[in-house]
Amino acid sequence: MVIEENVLRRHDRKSIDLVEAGFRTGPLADAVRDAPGLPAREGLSKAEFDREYRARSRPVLLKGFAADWTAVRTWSLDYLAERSGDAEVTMDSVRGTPPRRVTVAEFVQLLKANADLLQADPDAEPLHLQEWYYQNSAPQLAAELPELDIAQYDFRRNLYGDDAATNHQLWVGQRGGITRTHQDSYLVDVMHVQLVGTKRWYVMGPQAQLRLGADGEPDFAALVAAPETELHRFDLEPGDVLYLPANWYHRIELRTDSVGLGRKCLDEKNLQPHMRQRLNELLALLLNYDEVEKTHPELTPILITRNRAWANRMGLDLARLRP
Ligand SMILES: O=C(O)CCC(=O)C(=O)O
Repeated sequence: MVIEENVLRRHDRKSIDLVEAGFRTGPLADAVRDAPGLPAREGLSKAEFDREYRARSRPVLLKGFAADWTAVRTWSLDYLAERSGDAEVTMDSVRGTPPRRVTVAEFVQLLKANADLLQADPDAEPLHLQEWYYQNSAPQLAAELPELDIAQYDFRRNLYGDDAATNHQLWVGQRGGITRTHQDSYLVDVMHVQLVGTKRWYVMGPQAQLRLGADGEPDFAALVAAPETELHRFDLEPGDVLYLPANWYHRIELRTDSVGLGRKCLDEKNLQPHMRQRLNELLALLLNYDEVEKTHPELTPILITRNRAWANRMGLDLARLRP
């Protein structure tokens, strides 16, 4: 069995908890307090963005890039409940309570009730709706969330067709909510538009390595000392857009109640590793299911659900061998 040596790349709960604990106390927590922000640019043209950041795979914070969007100017949690209250969503709790199916109206109600609880009990759990693929369940919201011109390079359109490529997701959550450290799968770039509230992002470069020391504990001191870790901390405010190239690690803390739009893009230069990762995943599931289920018990059901949804969006009939 191959053990992933970089704890940041592991998907089991224990490793994710270890990394999260590192952000709360110890050398990593100390380092993030002084970590620099990202370069922040205002009024950048698409050509400048492509040349200075995308072509170099360097992250950038585009200040106020979406400030004139209707959603940025007018949205609130109540507005979401009004416009899409009947839509069904899966509400994940950030610290591991089993996910629940609720409507958006119920979610907003629960969130308000939970705000009182959070004030009284610091250990109560903030509510968080992560990765809501709203385009299926609440397509009426799409008109208020225009396409970003700088995101038009998404090559997945050419590969999988429009339906499978337009995977905008809303992230709606309550102050105190956390999205734990992860890299996005399949080499896609993160384009994140902050619509409501403030989110604090902690990011690390793709080469960051967290290894176990001789004592069997993660060596956070070595992680923060290595120049390739490239640790940054910055806040995303309404109207700001973040570009984070493929494989950058990210962790997010909700400083206030927040709504953000995630828009993932595949850069053509990452086509080969993208396809390799997708094929690796599909072939491992198909040809070596028993072993991967043993070595990645937490990932296999997610991957199967994800690939079924993908096939569905592409209009593939899984009962047939040829479309
Ligand atoms: O906003 C969040 O909580 C997480 C966003 C994220 O991880 C992403 O867009 O990839």
